[in-house]
Amino acid sequence: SIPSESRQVWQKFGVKEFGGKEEFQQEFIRHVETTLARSMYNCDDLAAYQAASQAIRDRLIVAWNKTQQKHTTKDRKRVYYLSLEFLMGRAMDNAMLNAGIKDITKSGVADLGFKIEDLLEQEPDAALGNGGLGRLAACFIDSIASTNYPGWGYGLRYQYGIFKQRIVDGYQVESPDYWLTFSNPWEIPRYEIQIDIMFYGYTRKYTNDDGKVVHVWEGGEQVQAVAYDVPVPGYGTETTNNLRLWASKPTREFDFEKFNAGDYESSVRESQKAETISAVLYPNDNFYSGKELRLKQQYFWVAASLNDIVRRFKKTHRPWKEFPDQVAIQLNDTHPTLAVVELQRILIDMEGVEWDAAWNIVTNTFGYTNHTVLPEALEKWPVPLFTNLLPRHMEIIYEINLFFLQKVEKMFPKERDLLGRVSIIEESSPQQVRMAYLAIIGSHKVNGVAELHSELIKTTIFKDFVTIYGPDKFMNVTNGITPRRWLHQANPKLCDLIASKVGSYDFLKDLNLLKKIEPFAHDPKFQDEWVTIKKFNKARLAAHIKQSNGYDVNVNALFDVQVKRIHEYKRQQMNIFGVIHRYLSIKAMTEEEKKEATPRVCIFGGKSAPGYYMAKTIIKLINAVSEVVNADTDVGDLLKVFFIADYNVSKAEIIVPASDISQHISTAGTEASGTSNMKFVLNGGLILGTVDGANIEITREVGENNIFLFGHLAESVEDLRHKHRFSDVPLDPNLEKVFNAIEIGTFGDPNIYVSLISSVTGSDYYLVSDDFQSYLDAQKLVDQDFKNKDTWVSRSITAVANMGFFSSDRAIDEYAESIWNIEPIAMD
Ligand code: 4GP
Repeated sequence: SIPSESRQVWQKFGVKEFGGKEEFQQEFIRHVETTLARSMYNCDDLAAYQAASQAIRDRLIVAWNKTQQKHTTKDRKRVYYLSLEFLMGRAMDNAMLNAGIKDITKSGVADLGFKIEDLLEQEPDAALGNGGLGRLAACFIDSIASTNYPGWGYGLRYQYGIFKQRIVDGYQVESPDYWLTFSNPWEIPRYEIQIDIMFYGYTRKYTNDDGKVVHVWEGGEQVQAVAYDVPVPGYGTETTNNLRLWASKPTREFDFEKFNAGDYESSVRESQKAETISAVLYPNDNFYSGKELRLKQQYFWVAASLNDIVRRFKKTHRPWKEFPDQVAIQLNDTHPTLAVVELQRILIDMEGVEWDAAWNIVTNTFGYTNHTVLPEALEKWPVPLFTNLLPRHMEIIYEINLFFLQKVEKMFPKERDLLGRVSIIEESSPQQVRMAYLAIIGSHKVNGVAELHSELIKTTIFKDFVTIYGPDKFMNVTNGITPRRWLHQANPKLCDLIASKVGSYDFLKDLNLLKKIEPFAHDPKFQDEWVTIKKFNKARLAAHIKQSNGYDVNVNALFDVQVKRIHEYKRQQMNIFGVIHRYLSIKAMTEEEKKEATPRVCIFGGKSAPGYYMAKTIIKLINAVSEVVNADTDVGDLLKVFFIADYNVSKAEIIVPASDISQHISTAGTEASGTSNMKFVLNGGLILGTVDGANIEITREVGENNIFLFGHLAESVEDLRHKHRFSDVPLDPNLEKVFNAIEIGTFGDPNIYVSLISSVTGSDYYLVSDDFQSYLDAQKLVDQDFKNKDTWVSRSITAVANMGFFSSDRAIDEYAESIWNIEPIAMD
């Protein structure tokens, strides 16, 4: 321990958080001159961003150290959120807001000749995720910190996040996102935390002196996991949690055999291979692709995280059976399911715990969240690939399966088919490991992410498991979003206006306080201010469109937005077919009719998985329509169509506050929840949507009058699909006109769209034709209602007032209470 004289020196010079503007400036200049080795004479916006972020980082680290010390001394149960994706976006604005130093920093840099907005623009997005699942993880760790729960995120430190998208000749072109070019001030490399991870090799067993059978796994390849910590500051609290991201490095063991044999180059190459494990994020959303490197990523990350968690637990010297009283681990989808097997392996092979006792610990530790019912997204690993990479884990999975199937057989002796249906091993050729089944069997709770979705998993993909375990193991936690980023940061003006009525900014912590603005829904002055802010936000987006797409946009037009990953189930194709229908209608209008029409700006954005042909065709069609429509002088302001390239978190922060209508139009039963639907409504936009995912609960909260719903319900989808398969269902006549226009070349070479059209005229799996008329009817209603400014604005205000439920703080409280069994730790 530290001698008391030394302790005094430590305390005297211990780093304090800067309090006022001048202290911030002092820190800023110190970082410019020392950390960056620049000066007043060559400090550009990039350097100023780096210096400001270093100053803010120092402050975060002080709070982070304090929090971690506090949590360690309190010694209470923690949650670990395991997610292969954290779609964080930019950190600086959020850090300033959460730490309560936005004003100091803003005026601090202004005195030094910089605009804070310009500095914020310098930061690259941390785009370590694909879409909804990754952004949810980012909102969740913000909420875990903001609600003072002790919790860590564990993920991978990809060198390349989701690819950058450019549009070339109407097509998506991908380029790598090397986001770490200028080093990342928001991470703390922890070179002292290095964990050896093994792959391949073989297993062997022997009987030890006590007569016990011991399993060993040895002889494999080793790589090292190095930790990078990202402080996660809570809003309005000193609590600053940790997001630990692992990077793969070669082990220090150098292959001297090869070296001595004179093969230096190949031993270097072997070393380099280690680093590729954490190099890239797989760019698929709602889609599984069975690549060996992906399984390697999963094991690498899971093994490093569990090693870390177990090490922390062992320091408390508690008996193993208390592990679940100290540790809750949430599996964000099936990607981290190997953690179930790895913990069992650690307990039985390395810690000498008996199988049953170990399995009891495991199942009480884990919870599993499912994010999709789409069959193409469910992970299954071929047994041969799995056995080769993780031989000991495969043995343990067989054991887990055996005990599980024995139990099922005892419970349902007559149901022979059931065993095959619920087995972790699918009897295909080759056999496959069904990761979702392993996750269910290894967890004490399984949840879906919105009410309908949580019902659907019980009645469809996991039905047999409800029979086996009973309904209580399965529950719902409806997703949420953080109001810090999605209201304050994205829409500061609306936030200020709301605060003027609520009387404080407390709604950023307790979103139900938004209710207080409802009485002003018809107040003309409040309405005016509301409209002015929407216009401001639309102008901000218009400026972006001008810069990226080169067109002037009429900010009085209705802004109609669909931004999300491009996927057939999300039905951007239906939207663009609707736009074509609108275009054809405008072309057929008289001048009188044109005067009555509502001008629209249709905005699309989103990435397609690089190998997803149909999604790429949809992007091409949107751009082809955009080119024709925007250049057509008959149409003028009545219709403009834009595809905004490279949709990401920071673009969402500009796009979301500018919408009048946003579209969430998935085939009923396919979108588990959606979270951007919540973001749009929270920012005063109304939804045009299907009865799917969280749209349903949004409707319940904001009232049926404040949302535009259409389309078939989830319960009729199966029947409709059946009809398409077994009889000739006539194509919707309006859709037929749209297809004719495409086929005669109105939007360029029609050959490009043959397969897209036949996906609808054929089996129409996503029911585009079935829902098309009802979609057009809903659009018509939107056009009419938008003309009545007073009711439109009051609907917008009422909707916002009732969005409290969709704060991710509420979601986290539900997880904490019903799955994790953890309590907040106050910081003072
Ligand atoms: C997404 C779902 O598609 C979306 O509905 C949901 O809001 C989000 O998870 C968060 O729960 N799923 C995925 C995926 O991104 O890859 O399964």
